[in-house]
Amino acid sequence: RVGLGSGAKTERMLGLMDRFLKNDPASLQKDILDHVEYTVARSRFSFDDFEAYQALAHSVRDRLIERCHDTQIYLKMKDPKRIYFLSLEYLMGRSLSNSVINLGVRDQYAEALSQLGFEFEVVAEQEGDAALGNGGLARLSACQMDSLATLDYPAWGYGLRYQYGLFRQVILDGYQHEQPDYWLNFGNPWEIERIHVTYPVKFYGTVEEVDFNGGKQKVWVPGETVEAVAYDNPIPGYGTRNTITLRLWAAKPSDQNNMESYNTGDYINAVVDRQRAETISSVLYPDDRSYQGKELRLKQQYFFVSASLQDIIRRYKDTHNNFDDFPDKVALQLNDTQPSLVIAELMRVLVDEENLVWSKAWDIVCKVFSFTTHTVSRDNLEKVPVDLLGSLLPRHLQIIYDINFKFIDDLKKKIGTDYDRLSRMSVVEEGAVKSIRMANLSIVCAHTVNGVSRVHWELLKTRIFKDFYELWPHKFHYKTNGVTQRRWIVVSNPNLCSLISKWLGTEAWIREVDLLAGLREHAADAELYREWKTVRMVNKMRLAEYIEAMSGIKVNVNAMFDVQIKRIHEYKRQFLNILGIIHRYDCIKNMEKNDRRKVVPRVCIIGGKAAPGYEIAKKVIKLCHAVASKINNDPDVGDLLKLVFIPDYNVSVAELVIPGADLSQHISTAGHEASGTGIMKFLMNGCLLLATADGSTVEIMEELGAENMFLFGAKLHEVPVLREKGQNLKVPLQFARVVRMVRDGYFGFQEHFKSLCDSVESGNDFYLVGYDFESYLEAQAAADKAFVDEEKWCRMSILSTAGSARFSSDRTMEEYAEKTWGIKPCRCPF
Ligand code: B1N
Repeated sequence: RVGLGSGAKTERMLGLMDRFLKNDPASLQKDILDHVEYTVARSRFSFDDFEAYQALAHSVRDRLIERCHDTQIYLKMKDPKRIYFLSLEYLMGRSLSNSVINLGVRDQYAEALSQLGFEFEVVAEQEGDAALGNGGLARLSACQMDSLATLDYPAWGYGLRYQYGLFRQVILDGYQHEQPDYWLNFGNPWEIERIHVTYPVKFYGTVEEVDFNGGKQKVWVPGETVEAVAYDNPIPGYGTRNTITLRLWAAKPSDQNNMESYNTGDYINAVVDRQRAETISSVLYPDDRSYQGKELRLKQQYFFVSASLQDIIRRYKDTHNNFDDFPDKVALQLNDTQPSLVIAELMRVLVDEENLVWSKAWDIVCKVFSFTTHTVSRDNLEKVPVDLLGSLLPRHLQIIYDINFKFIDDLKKKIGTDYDRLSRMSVVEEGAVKSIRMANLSIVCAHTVNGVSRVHWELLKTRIFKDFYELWPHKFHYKTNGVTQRRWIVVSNPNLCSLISKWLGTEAWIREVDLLAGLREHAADAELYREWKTVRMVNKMRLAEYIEAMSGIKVNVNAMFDVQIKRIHEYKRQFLNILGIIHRYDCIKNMEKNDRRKVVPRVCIIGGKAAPGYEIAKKVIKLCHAVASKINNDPDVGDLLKLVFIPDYNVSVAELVIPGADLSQHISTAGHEASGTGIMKFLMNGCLLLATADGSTVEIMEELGAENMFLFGAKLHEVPVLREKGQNLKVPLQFARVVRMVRDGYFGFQEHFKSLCDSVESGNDFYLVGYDFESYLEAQAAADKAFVDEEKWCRMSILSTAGSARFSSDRTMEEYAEKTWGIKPCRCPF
């Protein structure tokens, strides 16, 4: 193996390295045909769209691999501080369009394909989504990876390579059914299997004390070993050669197990047993934020952090022979608490394996971790039962106890014997089920705790982590979430992308997103209005076609497209939306025929998955279908109102729906959405927002001005007061009326919807659906009024896109890099 050194040889190698693969359409065409013939193994004279996709993907993959190698060679030479992003979930969606755009070869590929008789868009449609995550948190990780690559940061992502991604949602009779997403069925050209990058991960067993250096040392004697194999997913930056890696781990049987069973002759059972190891990375848990204390989930968490840490330490040791510089070279980012076992694991490695004294190890640990929390309520924080942890990872449990012992000891010196507070802050929760509070562990050892919006930060300080904030105010910060304009404008809305570039006179905004604000200068230009409206109409037509193909419902493209797409949760209040639709329907029904002409036509679009065990959320989906079948088949209503449920909402559906939306709804009860990132995608695409003052919406409002969106609902500080009132809380008559319609079986399924109706009944209405109903209807009326004034609407739409720069993940990642991780860009010059 030859490596880079200095001098003439290096010069020569650098010269050789200069772009092995050519990107002109003729070379690309040859490349695609080669892959058809030799990789896909179809005849180059006869292949279909899917095979064209496979060949194209492999051709792109070659280019990604080249850039990955170059980036790593360069980083190895420079050895900068790296950021390691640990997340149990990533929602990458499709990769083809994103990759060719970031590589700057989309048009060349499109031309090469068209000469072969294929259309790029059609070929790109063949790809399935990589859905290794649930919702906002997972898509955020994906957006941030794109930004880290584009901004040339020396970053790695680590996660799990689930064989089954998030379930596919199938609707039968209006009810959600879950089908497994065996996404690897057709192969995955976007990953590189690294059969040589494997690490043993151990579980169970006992802890023993052995003599060491005249004292005692604890040693973990594990009971089971599983092998972690690396699968690398290249993440290309835009406008740079830098291509970083998302390394996902798959579980494989280890050769260190079961030797005895072989010897006893039970060969078949021994093999079957070995194979069970693979279940660790087999399936993504489909519920966000309900923690069930399942062993498999804990195994997944430890499996992924143990393998990642071994990999990180191995890389560090390539260039260092002690741990003194570890905090200057390594930043470890915990994406929520799911990876937080890595804290105990790093302590274990440093103390038990590297023989550092505890204080020295702790010193290092306290310098490398930063923690981002995405949670808004103490009740939702992750807890791991001590019994479970103790049996799976006995040594880690001891280490956590030791960390907590020292922490509580110090704390007593500071706050005395306020036992209530001590017990609230303890990493160990004593209760019916003794458990470890993963958030407390993370806060104790992280140097920085970030929230995901300013409002979220306020909640962290005043409610969720109040005790910790008072102890360590310097640790608490926020970095408002952002989304990548590459995926959410350039890939998903190419017409808007060209229009923006035309009016700004540059494509530079794709990397320097602040330039988007330049659109404000043209916000009164009639010519821009005309072009803007045309682009939006084309997107609506595309969406209308999709709706018709999928549901058979023909929608009027001149109607306002009103969209709410996100996971179904009580706090997100899809129920409020549906009750509002029922109200609108009821009004139309009760109108004189002549008056109906004044109604602003709407197409209401709802989409989202409910966690399989979340009964109320599933009922919301059923209600949506029940109401839709009534409204959509009522001749009195016609084109004035349609309700469409889009099944199996995922990243690629979002790419289609968001550019076609006129209005989008983000209507969580104030104080329940930590940030919200869907709203930012709509904003970038010039969709107007109907929203509560929750999460990142508050900052969006500051950026746009309240007059450019439709705000409603109880404010953050009012919510607890309103809840106090319970049954005495006034709800409007219209609300009682629409709930009664559902209750009385107007839409059928009376019995089924009972518990749903009960959940918003006076005294029981935790999410304040009834209280907010009136102001919700007012905001909807304001939206209707604005929609009729086409110029006003168009100006608001342009101002939305112009005001979206602050909500780019590029800005978020720069803030993290400078303020939390202490890393600098490192741009590959090859
Ligand atoms: O994270 C997003 C935020 O924009 C949303 O407001 C927030 O709800 C979301 C356990 C979660 N919080 N917690 C989760 C997901 C999976 C899981 O297993 C918790 N997701 C959020 C990005 O900051």
